Amino acid sequence: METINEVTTLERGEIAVITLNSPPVNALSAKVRNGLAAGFKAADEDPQTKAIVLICEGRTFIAGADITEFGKPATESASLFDVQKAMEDNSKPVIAAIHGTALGGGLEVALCAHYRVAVPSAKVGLPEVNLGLLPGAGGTQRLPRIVGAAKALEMVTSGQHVPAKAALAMGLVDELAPEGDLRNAAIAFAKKVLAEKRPLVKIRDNDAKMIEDRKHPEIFAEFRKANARKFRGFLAPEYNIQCVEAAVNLPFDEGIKVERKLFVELVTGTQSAAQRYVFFAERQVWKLPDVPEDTAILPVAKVGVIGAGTMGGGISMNFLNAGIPVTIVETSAAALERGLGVIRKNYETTAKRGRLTMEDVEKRMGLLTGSLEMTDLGDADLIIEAVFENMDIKKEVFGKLDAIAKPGAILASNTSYLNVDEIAGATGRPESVIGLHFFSPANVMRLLEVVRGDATSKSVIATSMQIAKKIGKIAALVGVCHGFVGNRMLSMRQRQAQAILLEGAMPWDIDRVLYDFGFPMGPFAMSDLAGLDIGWNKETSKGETLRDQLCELDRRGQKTGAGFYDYDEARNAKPSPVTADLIEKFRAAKGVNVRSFTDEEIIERCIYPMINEGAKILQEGKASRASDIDIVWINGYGWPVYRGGPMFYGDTVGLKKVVESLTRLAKEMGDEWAPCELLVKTAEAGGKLSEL
Ligand code: 3H9
Repeated sequence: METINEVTTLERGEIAVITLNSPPVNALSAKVRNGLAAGFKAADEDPQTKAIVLICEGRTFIAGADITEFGKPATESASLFDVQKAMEDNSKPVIAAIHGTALGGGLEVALCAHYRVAVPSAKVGLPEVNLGLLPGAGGTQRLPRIVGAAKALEMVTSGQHVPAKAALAMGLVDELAPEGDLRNAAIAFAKKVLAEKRPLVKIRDNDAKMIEDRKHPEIFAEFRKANARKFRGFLAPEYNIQCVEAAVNLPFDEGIKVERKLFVELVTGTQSAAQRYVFFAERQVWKLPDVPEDTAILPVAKVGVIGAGTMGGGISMNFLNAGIPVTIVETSAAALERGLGVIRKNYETTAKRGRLTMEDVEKRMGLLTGSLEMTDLGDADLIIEAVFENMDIKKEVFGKLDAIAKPGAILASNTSYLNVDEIAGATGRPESVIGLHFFSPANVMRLLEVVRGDATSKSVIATSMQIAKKIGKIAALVGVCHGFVGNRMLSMRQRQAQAILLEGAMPWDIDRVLYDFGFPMGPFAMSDLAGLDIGWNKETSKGETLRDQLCELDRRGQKTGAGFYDYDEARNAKPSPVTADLIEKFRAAKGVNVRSFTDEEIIERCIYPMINEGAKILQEGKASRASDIDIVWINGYGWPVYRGGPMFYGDTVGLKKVVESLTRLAKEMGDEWAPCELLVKTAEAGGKLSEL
C-alpha cells in the first residue's frame, strides 16, 4: 500500500486500487482532489496496472464538492476537472466502486469512470439544486447522455437520491455488488472488463440520447410550466434546466461552457450562499451548547396526548408514523370519536393517493388507543398536552398529570405562547416539564420548537430533541418568552402590516409584496385562510377594529366566501371593494394622513422589525444562535429558503441599513421599534447576525 497523500492510498497491481479516506463524507476538498489526480496519474503510468478501481473508506463514497470551500479564494491544488480528466482520459479502464452516497461532485467523478459498480444500499444523485447550485463538473452534460433529458430534468431539479437498483435500471450503474463485499466485486468487475476487452466508455461521447431528445424540444417548456409553482423564486432550477437544454442542443464542450458560466453565476450569488448556510444551519441546530452529547436519553416507548382536536390528532400521527403507540385522551366521547375519525380519514386519504397501503393505515390505527380517562396515561413515557390555549386550563391539566404520570415521564405542553415555567409550576416536578410546540398541521409541518423552562432537565431536553428527530421533525431549542421564537417575531410582522394598512397600503398590496418576497401567502390572505373570527366574539364586538367590522359583516374569511378578499367558488381571491371601502372609512375616522407605499417600504416595515426581534431574542439568550432562528422561520412559517431566514437576510441587506430604517421607524412609531443593542453593536462592528 502506497500513500499518495494524507487522504489517498494506492495499491498497485494488475488491478490498482485507489482508496480515499477523508471523513466525514469524502467531500472533494483540495487534498482529496490532489490525492485523486496524483493517484490516477500514478496508476496510469504504472506498466503492471491494467485497470483501476476507485473506492472510499468510511460511511460513503464521495458526497460532493466540499461545500465549505465555496466562496473562499481558489488554492493551488488540482481542480475537479484535473481529477476527471485523469480518470476519463486514463489509458486503463477506471471503475468507481460506490457505497453510501455518490452525490453531486461525487457522482460527477463517478461519471468520469468508464464503469460503475454499487452495493444495493448505495444512492446516487445530483442534489446541487438544494444548495442553490447546479452540478458544475459536467453532471448536467453527462447525466442526460445516460438517462435522457426528461429523467435528467427531474433529477437535477429535485436533487433526488436514486437507489442503486433504480440507478442500474437507468444505466447510471453497470452492476450491483453484494452488500459488504464491494471491493472484491469491483476488482472482479475490472477483471471482467479486461477479459472481455470492453471499451473505455466515455459518457461524454455518447450522443445517441441527445439526438433523440432534439426531436422533442417542447419538453423543456412543458417541464417549466408543470413546475412553475414549485420553482417560484428559485434561480437554480431554471439554470439547471438551461444546462440540460444545452446538453441536448450543443456539442459536449459547448454544453460544458454553458454549465460553467451558469454555475459560476449561482455559486457567487446570494441564493446559493443562503441555501448553503441553511444546509449547515440544519445540522447545527441539533448541537446544544450546554447539553453534552453524552447526556442520558430517557426511553420513550409510549406516548400520551391530551386533546383529540386538530392539534392533538396531528401530533399523535407523528408518533404512530414512527411506530410508537399513542393513547389519546378527550373529555367527551363525541370529541374523542370525532378526533379518532379525523386521524383515520387523514390516513385513508393518504392511502388513496398511493402513499400508504391500507395495511399501513391499519397498523398505525392499531397503535392508537382512545380514552376518556387521564389516568390511562400512567404508563406513558411522554405526555403532550394539546388543550385550549388558556393558562388556567393548562395548569389544571398539569396539576392532574403530576398525580397520574409515572416518575421520570416527560410532561410536555404544546402551547404556542404561554409561559412554560408557569405551567411547570403547577407540578411538583418542573424538571420534567418542557414545551413541544408543533405547527399546524402537526403531522405535516417539519418544525418543532422545543421550549426549555428554567428547571427543565438536560435529559428531558436531549430526549425531546432526539424524539423530534425520530418523528422526522427539525427541532430548534428555544427559551421561554411570549410566543417563543416564531410567533414572537411573527407578531412584529403582523403589527406592522396592520399599521401600513392604516397608513395607506391595501391588504392586497402588502400581500403581493410578501408573496413576491417568497412567502407562500401574505398576512391578510393568511388571516382569511385561518378565519378572521378566531378570538372574535359576536356579542362583545364593538366594531373597533377592521377585523371586528369585517366579522360583523359576516366576512369571516375563506370559509364564508369573504374576508379581506372576496372569494369565488374555487376559493380564488379577488381584492374586495367592500373591504377597500371599509378601510377608507376606517382611516378617515382615525384622521389618518393617507400616503402611498413602495414595495421596498413594505418589505422594510414588515421584515426589519422581525430582524430586530430576532436580535432581541439572541440578546436575551432565548435562542442559541441566529441560524436556529432562521431554521424556525424556514420550517415553520414558509420563509423562502433562498433568502436564508430573517437573520441571514438582515446580513444580506446590510445591518447598517436595517438599523437606520428601524431608527426612523422608532421616531414615527415609538421606542419599542428601535434597533436593539445587539443589532446596533453588530452593525457598528461590521459583523453579521448569521455568525452569532
Ligand atoms: C457539489 O458537489 C458541486 C459540484 O457540482 C461541483 C462543482 C464544481 N461538504 O449530513 P450529515 C458534513 S455541491 C462539506 O450530518 P448524514 C456535514 O456538514 C455538493 N461538508 O451526515 C456534517 O458535518 P458535522 C453536493 C459536508 O450521514 C457531516 O459532513 N453534495 C458535505 O446524515 C456529516 O453530514 C451534497 O449536496 C459537503 N459536501 O448524511 C451532499 N456533506 O458533522 C451534501 C456533508 O460537522 N451532503 N458534510 O455537522 C449530504 O446530503 C449528507 O451529508 C449525506 C450524509 C447524505 C452525504
